[in-house]
Amino acid sequence: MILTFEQISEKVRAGERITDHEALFLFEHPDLLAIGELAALVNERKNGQRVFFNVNRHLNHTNVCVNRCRFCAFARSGDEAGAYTYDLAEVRRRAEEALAQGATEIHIVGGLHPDLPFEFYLEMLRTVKEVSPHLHVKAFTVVEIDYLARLAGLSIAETLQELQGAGLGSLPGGGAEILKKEVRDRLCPEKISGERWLEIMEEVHGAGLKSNATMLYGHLETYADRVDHMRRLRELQDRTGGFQVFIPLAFQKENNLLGHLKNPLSGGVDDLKCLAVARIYLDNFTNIKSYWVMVGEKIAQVSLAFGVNDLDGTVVEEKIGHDAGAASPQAMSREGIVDLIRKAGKIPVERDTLYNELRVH
Ligand code: V47
Repeated sequence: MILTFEQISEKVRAGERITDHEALFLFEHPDLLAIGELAALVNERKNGQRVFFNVNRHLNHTNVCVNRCRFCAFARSGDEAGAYTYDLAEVRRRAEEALAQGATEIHIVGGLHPDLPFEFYLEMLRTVKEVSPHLHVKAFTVVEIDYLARLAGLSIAETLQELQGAGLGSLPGGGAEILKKEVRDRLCPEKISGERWLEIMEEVHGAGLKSNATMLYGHLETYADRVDHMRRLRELQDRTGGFQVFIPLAFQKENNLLGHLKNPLSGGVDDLKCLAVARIYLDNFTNIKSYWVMVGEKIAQVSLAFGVNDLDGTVVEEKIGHDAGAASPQAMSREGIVDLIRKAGKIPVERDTLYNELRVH
């Protein structure tokens, strides 16, 4: 039977789950506005006109990393120019600054440092919580969790328990890249496998922690690889319900080994399509986030008409995307995000990390 857009549209309008084949059809379909309209309908049923954002600050405690992911412009070896590692006083200073600026979340991720002891990570969490017990610490990708567990000689469950005891509140969604082995082997051969990423995520959710999920796109993957990636996330979400949000991350080309790629699957149209298809396919995710750092403020704003209901936060000090050439600013103010959402005809809702509403603007 030949598949048509109208058949998929009817299915989605009836609230039915679409298949991988249908998601692939949508990615290949040339009518971006039709896909966007369908995604907007799905989003409106879930979230109405409300768009979430938060006031947060990123803190990348070190760029020293034992891995060399080919898309990464952030990592350094210990003796390389530009390598840095914050001490706890620096962590405290940045957390205090964030608190003074009204942040409710500190987002901590960093390289896999060869020498820092497990105790440093516990102290880092405790330091932020000393600055304010009300600051939510969203920290460490599951790639870091795997590394910390090996460093500490503990199981994943024990590692999570230690980190939770020191103040860990939830996990960001990084390190997922593209989960499929054939692509992952070319992107980041030293990183934990896609299967391991999912396995640890399941333990994270089992420990009662919420997390986010990402997908790095626009490099050497195909549409089918994206659908495969999202299928695995959808399956895990069916089992645990632990993912809060899906965040596609648009590949930034500068200063990394994959920048030379002439990927036909990239650019503003592809950013919007990726977000819209995710909204339609990931029927068990409440929130789809457009990360303005990677797609830019204007595409992020337009994406609010393509199924997106979350714009991340103020961020303040972003290194991973900007080291790779992101053209967006380093930070956005609360007022700037509110203005951007209002001008898209939506209602700005400030949230905390766990998606509780703090204030309607
Ligand atoms: O895993 C690395 C990506 C991720 C590049 O959970 C790149 O709320 C584009 O996961 N071009 C880390 N992306 C960042 C991340 C994140 C960001 C914001 C919010 C949340 C959240 C999570 O950054 C890495 C990798 O996929 N990345 N290099 C690059 N050249």
